[in-house]
Amino acid sequence: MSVNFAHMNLKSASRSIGREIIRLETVDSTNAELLRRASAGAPHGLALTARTQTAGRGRLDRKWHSPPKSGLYFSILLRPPQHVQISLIPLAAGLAVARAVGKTAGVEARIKWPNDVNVAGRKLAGILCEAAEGGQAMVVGIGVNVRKWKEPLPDDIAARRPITLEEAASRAFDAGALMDEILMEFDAAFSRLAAGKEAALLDEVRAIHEPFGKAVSIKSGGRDTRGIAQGIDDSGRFVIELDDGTQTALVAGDVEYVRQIK
Ligand code: BT5
Repeated sequence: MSVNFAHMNLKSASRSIGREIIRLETVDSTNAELLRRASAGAPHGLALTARTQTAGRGRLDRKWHSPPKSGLYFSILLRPPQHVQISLIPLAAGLAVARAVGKTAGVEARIKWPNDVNVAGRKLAGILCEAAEGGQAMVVGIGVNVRKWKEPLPDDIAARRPITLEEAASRAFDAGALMDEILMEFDAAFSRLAAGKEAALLDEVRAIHEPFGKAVSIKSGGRDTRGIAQGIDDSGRFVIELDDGTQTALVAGDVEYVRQIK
């Protein structure tokens, strides 16, 4: 059975995100549970975490491997003011995760558009943003690999060589402390979006993104587009230069760095 309790963290009294955190033992998906609570009227800034997810999800019906005592799995409910540029929220979340990882673990983490956080080119964290209430609300889900996996990973995930924080920093970490730090950083990033400071936020995202100027292949909507990564535009789209020298901007997709483009 799940243990369900909400608490108010005194340190967090002045911020709007993560003031209240619901902690569950187990859940299908923290995103799914928070979406359900959103439709029951849960407030902006509510966070929900679970020790394990039985149906943790990634984008496009993919799964997020969520065994107990390994990862940090949590979601945040946003009810953003109308002027907030929703397309920048996943990048703001990536920035928050990368910064929090730097602060708590001293590890250099990089954003990989649109929703990954990598260490040494390997996936440490994934972000899944899902809209609710006709776009009036959004759930931001964050999964971070914290401790070494006790059981072998499923083959398809192992083949991608994800990394844990413990492996990256060669020491143990408290997932709760990491979550507090991410919530604080995300609160700061979201406040900047709400204050119209998108340009400064985007500059910080670009500064810690995986390198631009390299050959990439982007799978998006069943199409594979190859080119040279140019950067992220002001709407949060990934810009690449195609073989013919023209540029194109993608709204969504899976980026892979490749050795050569032809
Ligand atoms: C993501 O999707 O990276 C978004 C993951 C979001 C997970 C959080 S956990 C809390 C919240 N509640 C949820 O139900 N979800 C969110 P995507 O880019 O589609 O990546 C998914 C792919 O990453 C899978 O198909 C696997 O190949 C790989 N993968 C699965 N689990 C992984 C893990 N723990 N670490 C690294 N890679 C993983």
